[in-house]
Amino acid sequence: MIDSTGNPGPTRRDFVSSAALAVTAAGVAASAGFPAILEGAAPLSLPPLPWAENALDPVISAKTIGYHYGKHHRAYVDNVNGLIAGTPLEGQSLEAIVRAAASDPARKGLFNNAAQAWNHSFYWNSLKPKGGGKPEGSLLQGVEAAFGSFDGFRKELLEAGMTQFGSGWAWLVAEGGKLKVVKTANADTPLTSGQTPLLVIDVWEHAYYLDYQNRRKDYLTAVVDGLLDWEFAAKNLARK
Ligand code: MN3
Repeated sequence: MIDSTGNPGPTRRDFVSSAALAVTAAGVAASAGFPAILEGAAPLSLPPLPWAENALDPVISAKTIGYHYGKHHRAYVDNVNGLIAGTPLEGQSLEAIVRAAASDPARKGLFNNAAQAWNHSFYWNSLKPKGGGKPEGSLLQGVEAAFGSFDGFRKELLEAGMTQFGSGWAWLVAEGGKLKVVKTANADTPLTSGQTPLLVIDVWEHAYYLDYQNRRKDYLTAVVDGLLDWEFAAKNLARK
């Protein structure tokens, strides 16, 4: 959904003003094993980017990061804080909120905003300047076991990103001791499917349209070859 300001995600019905919500440095208690940056306490805070806004240029421009992080991601966090205020979910970690909302059809609006907030934190951490290339050690072995070769993995990830119709995400996950490439629509996340996310690429148009217009494959290829942070993936695999 795109509103008149170009912001996707929250519908007018879901929108809650964040003006009264002070965003503070969260007192963080890591709960389920993901980095502290993905956790939080009430009110949830917009986690800082792991690099400067222009650090991914020219693959992703500072202008794209400025809108994507500063407007889109911030709106999801603000909306979650508005939606959980005064409910038992206030003070829970973002991951716990995602899981709770996923199991309750009446909380679809909260799920969409919370999962988008979580997915975006995971996305920023999946990228780094001068990333890409191949993983090392047991992660490379896992990739080769699952996909035949690193090139086989690369092809499958690009295909997942290209064939996700409309908005969504392309992921590398671990499930049952095996690595898999999966794609999810809109805000959906492997967190609620019993899978351990290792890396993700945002394929919503807002992730690439300013830099690549409709050329999603060019964006995907540039991200896979130049930005993926395999050290982040290895950390996620080790802590599952
Ligand atoms: Mn996005």
